[in-house]
Amino acid sequence: MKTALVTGITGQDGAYLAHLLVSKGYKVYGGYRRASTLNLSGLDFLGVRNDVVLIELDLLDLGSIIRALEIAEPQEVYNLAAQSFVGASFDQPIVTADITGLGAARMLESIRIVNPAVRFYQASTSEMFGETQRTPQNESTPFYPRSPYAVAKLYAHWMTTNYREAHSIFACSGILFNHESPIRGLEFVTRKVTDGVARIKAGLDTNIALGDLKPKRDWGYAGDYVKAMWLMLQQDEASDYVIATGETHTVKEFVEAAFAVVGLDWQDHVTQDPRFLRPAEVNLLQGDATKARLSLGWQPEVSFEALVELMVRSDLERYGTRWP
Ligand code: NAP
Ligand code: F7E
Repeated sequence: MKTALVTGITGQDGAYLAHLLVSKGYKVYGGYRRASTLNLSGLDFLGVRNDVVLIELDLLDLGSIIRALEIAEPQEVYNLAAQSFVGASFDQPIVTADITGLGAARMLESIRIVNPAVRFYQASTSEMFGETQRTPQNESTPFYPRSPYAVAKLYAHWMTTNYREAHSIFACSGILFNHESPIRGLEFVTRKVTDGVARIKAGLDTNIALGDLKPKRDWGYAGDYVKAMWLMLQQDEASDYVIATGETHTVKEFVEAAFAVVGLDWQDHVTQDPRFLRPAEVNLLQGDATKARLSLGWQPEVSFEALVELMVRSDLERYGTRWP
């Protein structure tokens, strides 16, 4: 039986990856940071709460990382923990750098100290492409980060490469484009919209206030994307991979599609609020996952339309709204 340590177990990807690893027979340790209330709703949603051994691990605290590695003795470590909200990173750039950037360095250094044979996955991001220099973006597209979050992730990305090259650690970065699900955090635009649609349908709200509707994103399904993370750590050699659908849509198209699921016109319910505009925006992301398809045999299964519908239906159900 293999053992994996997953940081960020309370997040969207932590839950989906735990579900996948448990289904493959892994013993899964899930790293969480101490909080007054521990939120395990993602693990509950996927029915794996009791299959994961929870372990305290704060990316700000090197000692807690070393202890977690010593207790879990994993063969594979997936570093999914981060301050992952781009908008918040403009208000909290230092803590974002500390958690999202230096946190990955603490993980890598702890692995070097405790057991350099551990295989390591780093959650890199399409946000590193930022002000995109080419479209679609692949592993050789130049980076141009546009937020403190993306700058921190770029540091973590290069540290992962450096530990691979300098210390021969099997360290991979998955450059994942946006991926969503019914347990996506409510502050991200997709879930904000699908939750908003369900609230409107349930009569709890009339409007959703949004920022810029023009940016384009390559949105996929989290359940598909965690499979790619696992595949990366099963290869003979460590490498970096872009994971994306290859399709891009504006925020407006997502909004339109979400309202269409319940037969409403989005223009009757969406207002614009400058509070949700960003000081610097990423306007166009579209990934080219050819390398992952050819080397990992990975490809996405859930389409954009199916994803929107899946998320809206899940939120309708949460509010107890019946819809044909
Ligand atoms: P998420 O839902 O925001 O989850 C982030 C996780 O990190 C949460 O479990 C959070 O715990 C944890 N965390 C935050 N600060 C921590 C700290 N100091 N120590 C330990 N844990 C901490 O993010 P996600 O969508 O699952 O994404 C997973 C990873 O992939 C993130 O690194 C994200 O930046 C990256 N990524 C995401 C996407 C995407 O589209 N979803 C795309 C590319 C890359 P709390 O519950 O305590 O806050
Ligand atoms: O924004 C626009 C916003 O916050 C998407 C993270 O998982 O994916 C995510 O980052 C777009 C942006 O995701 C609102 O300006 C308009 O253009 O859902 P988001 P993100 O910034 O793309 C990447 C790959 C990650 O790595 C990150 O961790 O939607 N937008 N109006 C809005 N966004 C939000 N959140 N709220 C609005 O009201």
